[in-house]
Amino acid sequence: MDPKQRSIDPAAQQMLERAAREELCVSWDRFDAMQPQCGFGELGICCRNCNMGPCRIDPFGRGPQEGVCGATADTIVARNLIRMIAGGAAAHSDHGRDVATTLLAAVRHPESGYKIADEAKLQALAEELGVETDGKGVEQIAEEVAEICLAEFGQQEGELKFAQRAPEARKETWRKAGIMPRGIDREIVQIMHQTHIGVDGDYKNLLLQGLRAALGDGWGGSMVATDLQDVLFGSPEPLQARTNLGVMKADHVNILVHGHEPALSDMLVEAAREQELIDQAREAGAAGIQLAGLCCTGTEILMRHGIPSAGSFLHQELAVMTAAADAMVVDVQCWMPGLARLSDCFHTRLLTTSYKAKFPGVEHIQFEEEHALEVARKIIRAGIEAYSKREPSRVQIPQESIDLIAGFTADYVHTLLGGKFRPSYRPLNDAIIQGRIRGVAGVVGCENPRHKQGYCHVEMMKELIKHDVLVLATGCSALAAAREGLLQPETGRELAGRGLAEVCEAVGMPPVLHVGSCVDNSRILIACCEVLKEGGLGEDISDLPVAGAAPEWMSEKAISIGFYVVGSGIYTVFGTPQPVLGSPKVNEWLTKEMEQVVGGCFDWEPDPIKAAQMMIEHMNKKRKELKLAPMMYEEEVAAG
Ligand code: NFS
Repeated sequence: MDPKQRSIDPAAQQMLERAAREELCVSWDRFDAMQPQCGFGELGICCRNCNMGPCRIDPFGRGPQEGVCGATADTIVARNLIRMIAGGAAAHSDHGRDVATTLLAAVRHPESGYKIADEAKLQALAEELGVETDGKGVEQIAEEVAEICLAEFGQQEGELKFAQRAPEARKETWRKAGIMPRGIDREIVQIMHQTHIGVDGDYKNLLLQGLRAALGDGWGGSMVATDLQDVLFGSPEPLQARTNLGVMKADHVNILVHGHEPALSDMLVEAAREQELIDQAREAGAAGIQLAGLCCTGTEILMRHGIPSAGSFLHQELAVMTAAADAMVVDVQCWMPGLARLSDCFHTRLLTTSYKAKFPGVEHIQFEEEHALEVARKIIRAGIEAYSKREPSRVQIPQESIDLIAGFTADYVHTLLGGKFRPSYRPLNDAIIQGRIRGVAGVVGCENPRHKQGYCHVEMMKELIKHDVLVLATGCSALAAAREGLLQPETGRELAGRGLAEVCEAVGMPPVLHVGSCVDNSRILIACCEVLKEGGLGEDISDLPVAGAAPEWMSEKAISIGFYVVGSGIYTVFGTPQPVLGSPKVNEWLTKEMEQVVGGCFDWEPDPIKAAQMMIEHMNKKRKELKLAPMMYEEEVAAG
């Protein structure tokens, strides 16, 4: 297939040409080979939950309409969907748990090399969580905070502490619907129980439990991950960095760090700067060590240390194909098993590091928090060794790389918009109230060979900012935006509507703000809370002119995120539908009826422009309900 049909990124296109030329197989090829994909799976009507099956429902009504146990399409679809939520929520939450244990390791094992980078955030968190801080040292406070956070996972009754950050009206909604999360793990386990053969057959009841577990992710696991990462590795502040495959250097040892958890990647940043290792790289004939990230773990070090990002999810195989990736180290989530075979075609040393994520034949260096720095050094040395096996004649690094600004957080918005002397959300609220900014959209999530890489993200964002919608982006979506220059104040502003451009110009920010990795979608929830606290835009998140989108989603995490965002009252559009179309009732509930329960619902729309217009429509409706002023320059937009 024409590489231009597979990605909008010229760097990716070059590597895809190489793949075709050298007959190397990448995810796009495997996707094509998989066609036509299983229609039962797509509709969500295949059940493998017991050994009387597998069962499948005939979507045309000519064959079986019930599984062997009597489960209907509604039951099967709802069960399958919430099991996906369980998978996604578990991934985010286990990540959060790991950060909490890393914080414990940091204070209990000084030899680990970790330090507490943001004491002010730790103090604030301690106060919020009711930790007595008088007369205690930082280590002791950190230990107690980490323990309280860990207890959120195993809590059996009551309400999550972090969920208390939600506005009162929101919490009442959750209590009334019976979806206030009790403990992060408990809600995930309950999904697994509830979807077991012969337990719950009520699709609405199943979907409510899906919401509850997802809320435990967004207002629990992910939020713990974000907050404790800030404490441990530092709260991001806007900084300039670069992204795309061109950040790799032909004359350097290139170490690519891929996955999600900053515990290892942050330590690699430190190790890569050690003179001894740099000297070793030079002895091996390289000019130095170039560390670059992929996916979310890359984003974590990009926004905290300005380490360049080689790319997003679909770039991982392409990075190996430059023949200049000496080591690719992965922790957990979103690394493709296909990397194993591909890296065998090159000199790349693929290294797994988590006891949770291994692959037959792939070299494993076990990461242990207590010896984090030592492990990081070992990985860098592996990269240096591999460098000497590199075949320079095969090296082909695309030139493309681009500047971006990253590192906006909910906390930082106070400073950004309010200035040094008056940190506040007031200017943002005022801009929305006066009709300079129409609303705020979170455009997040993955890439998927089902779509032309980056196309839906970028077109959606352009349409939104053109209509004065401030866009917050995370994860792979933010990297797609970066590759198009949308994270640069000047380029972005040219594409923004007049009202939004004026605000961006006044504060020197791009119209698309990079707010972090996927667990940092929790920052978007907090930003919504701050806007409400500032006043003038309603009482609940569902009152706000905001919307969410995951235009190229693929992972179970994306479904969990979608559910906690909608569960928080935010209308959200997914590109391709979730696998629910096999049950018209489940579909109806998700896309309409759910709004009565939580004040938000889903829509599915593959066309990014249409999807953006649906989000804009929604914001207009909310603006009207809030009786806000008409948009300041509406006629200009209408005139195009
Ligand atoms: Ni999010 Fe980050 Fe990317 Fe999708 Fe994967 S990297 S956690 S799941 S693919 S956005």
